[in-house]
Amino acid sequence: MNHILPNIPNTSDSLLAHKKEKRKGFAVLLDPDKLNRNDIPQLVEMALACGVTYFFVGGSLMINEEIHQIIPELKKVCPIPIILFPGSLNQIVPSADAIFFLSLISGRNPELLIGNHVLAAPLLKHTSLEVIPTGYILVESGRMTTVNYISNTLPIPSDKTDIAVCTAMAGEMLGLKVLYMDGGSGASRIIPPDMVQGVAENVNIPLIVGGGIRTPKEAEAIWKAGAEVVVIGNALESGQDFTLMQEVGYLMQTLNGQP
Ligand code: 1GP
Repeated sequence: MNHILPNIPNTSDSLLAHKKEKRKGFAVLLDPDKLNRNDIPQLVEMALACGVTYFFVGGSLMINEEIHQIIPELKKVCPIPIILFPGSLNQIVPSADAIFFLSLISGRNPELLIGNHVLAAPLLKHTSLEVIPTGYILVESGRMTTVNYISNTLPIPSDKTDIAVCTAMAGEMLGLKVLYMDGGSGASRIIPPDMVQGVAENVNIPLIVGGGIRTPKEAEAIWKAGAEVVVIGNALESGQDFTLMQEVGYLMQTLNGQP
């Protein structure tokens, strides 16, 4: 692959532009534990052909240290933003473009509201990573996900749209720049679109939604409910499921009025 790699734009600005321009984005979540380094060039090429907008990298439980090898490899060939989605402090990799500085605002675990941030701040200060203050909102999704277990927090019940809306509004008022509503990786069902809609209608910051999205129809429902960015991880993890990536990418381009 011979891309001349452009400078990566500021990701917060890019996310905000989605909101202002009503333009949808598609993020692929990569789990470094499951990604083979040799597959990276092919994966990037395919993702670009499908119109993928962002790569998110990370997870709530990481068994090995592969992330520190994966990101530099990705960076060599990837012209779209690589954003860390860290489950812990050891997932700070300076060669990525940006990091979601996640406050788990649906939970009441002080370590995930401020404790880890204090520990991470001096580490981040010495990198050129763009730090994106992000309100992370977990929603109950049919079963206990890894993130629910590891974070030791209760997700918002999926029929309590009012709690999700008030949580999102509070996050925006606290100055967070982005909201990420997540059913958790491998969720049994997607976050109800009417909950996504309730949140989208009540905040002015970009909304990212993921967890359990396995079909173009589900991605479409989330986008149409008002999310700016849809995230898919598990359903693409076989490394082979390029049909889904193509279909979701095509759908996004259609929603964006592109040919
Ligand atoms: C998980 O939102 C992401 O944090 C993606 O979830 O792996 O279920 O697609 P899936």
